[in-house]
Amino acid sequence: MKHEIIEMIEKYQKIIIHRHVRPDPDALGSQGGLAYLLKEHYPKKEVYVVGDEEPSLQYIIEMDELQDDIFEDALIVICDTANVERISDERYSKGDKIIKIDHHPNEDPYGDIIWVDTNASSVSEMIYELFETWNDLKGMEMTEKAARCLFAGIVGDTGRFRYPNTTERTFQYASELVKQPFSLVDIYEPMERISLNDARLQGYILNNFEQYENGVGAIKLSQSILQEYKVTPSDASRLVNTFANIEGIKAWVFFVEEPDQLIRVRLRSKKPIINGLAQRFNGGGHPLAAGASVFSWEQADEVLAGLHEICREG
Ligand SMILES: [Mn+2]
Repeated sequence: MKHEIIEMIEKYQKIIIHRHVRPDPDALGSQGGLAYLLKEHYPKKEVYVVGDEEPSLQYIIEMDELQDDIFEDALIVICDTANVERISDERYSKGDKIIKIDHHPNEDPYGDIIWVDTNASSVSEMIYELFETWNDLKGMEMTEKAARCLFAGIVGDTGRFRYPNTTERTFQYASELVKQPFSLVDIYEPMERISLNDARLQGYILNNFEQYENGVGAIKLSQSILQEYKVTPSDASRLVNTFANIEGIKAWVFFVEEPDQLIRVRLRSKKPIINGLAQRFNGGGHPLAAGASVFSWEQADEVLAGLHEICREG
């Protein structure tokens, strides 16, 4: 598969690299890492990165702004994106051929070449592996900029090498990447930084969440609270793990009210399976991390009751 990808990329003069909407460090890191490797090794090719900008992550890489006609006869590479609905910049469909590189389950097998490795911690790790093959075949060189992107992506998706997706090869590749002279602090510091408003809201959450004897934790964030703390629903949602590490917590639910009556539900768990509950309320997700939507606080209480039931059993 890696050989096919390399062959295909060599054939094209123009390569445009995409990733998923609302990017995280791995989406941008794999996208940027591949782009920098190609730019350095094939200086005559045109290599572009596209997608929505996330201001807090622009330190990893910034996007190119492209005219529509540039997509014609380009090779499209899409990183870290399980399904077509999540591809950022729909002009990918104007391209000539598509390569999918991903580590999520291959539920939507789009593309002319598909490389999916669900054992990889991150797509950034996969791009490192692709680089190794490339290096064996053609003597490709790692660069500081590429290494910095890939390292940021690995750190992002492994929670700084703490999540169970971290493997021996993750450390092995990371140790190769840090041979480049980029600064680790310049990657960690912006990744950990939070705004003062978010920090104050964290204080509110810690003071006001409910913890029950069965291991359930819950917080309800209404529009009036979000306005008081001057945060958006998506800012608030990022704080979903605020009380995760408190003793006794087994599973928790985070309710965030949107301006239009909708209440977003985020369910997280350390062990009890919670995605079935999410499915009952217009949602779904992974066994230990799922989301749903409800339309009243009464319905929110039904979700909470469901979580109590699950935790009583598990
Ligand atoms: Mn990823």
